[in-house]
Amino acid sequence: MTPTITAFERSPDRGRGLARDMRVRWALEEVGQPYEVRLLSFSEMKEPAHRVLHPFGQIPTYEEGDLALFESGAIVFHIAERHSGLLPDDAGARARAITWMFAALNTIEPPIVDREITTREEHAKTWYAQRLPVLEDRLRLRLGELSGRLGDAAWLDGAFSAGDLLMVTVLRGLSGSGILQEYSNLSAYVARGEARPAYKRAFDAQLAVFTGKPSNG
Ligand code: GTB
Repeated sequence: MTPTITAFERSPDRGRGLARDMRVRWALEEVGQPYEVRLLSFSEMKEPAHRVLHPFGQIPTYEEGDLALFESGAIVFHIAERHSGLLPDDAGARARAITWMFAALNTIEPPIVDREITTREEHAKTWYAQRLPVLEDRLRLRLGELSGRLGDAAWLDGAFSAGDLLMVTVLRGLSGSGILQEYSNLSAYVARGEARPAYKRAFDAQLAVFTGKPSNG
């Protein structure tokens, strides 16, 4: 059965692939699962019909027959469990890959989102100049630790996994900040993810929504 996901009708990122549907599209492309997309306006996201699928009135969601899921991490995990290619077969390696999925969403993403929200919504506050360095120091602490662990490796734990897929999409949230460039191995890691054919197909598909031009994928 072909799953349907939801995405922004008009993404505020102007097609830069920073919205959370990107990670779901990428996972589906990695495993070769075709999918359909239902585009939603901001007001449609808050309608009861969408809140049945997503209690917080957001994108992305995932529908497959009777199954309806929300939370991009849970959706990627579901895709990775149902198809081969995103989680290793070996039980220990699989558990470690899942650990990296949680690390991406629970340890690395929060300081990135905190900084992003503060720069976007709180720059006019009197305390902004004091607050931003505090948030950026916290973020740099985690990025330094992640950079140290990755070292010269291509991926976080052996072969590319759903842990890398989520970590790359999370780190892309730093696009335009200049902070990722302070860590050359993390920049190269993100570039390696972006070079994957499945990533490119997913990126082109979400960009096509913004430009209105069909993607080549
Ligand atoms: N924890 C949830 C998940 O991972 O699925 C978070 C979902 C979420 O934040 N969805 C956002 C949304 O629906 C879109 S992705 N927002 C509408 C609303 O809350 O009303 C977050 C996002 C939005 C825009 C940019 N951007 O423009 O760069 C980047 C990321």
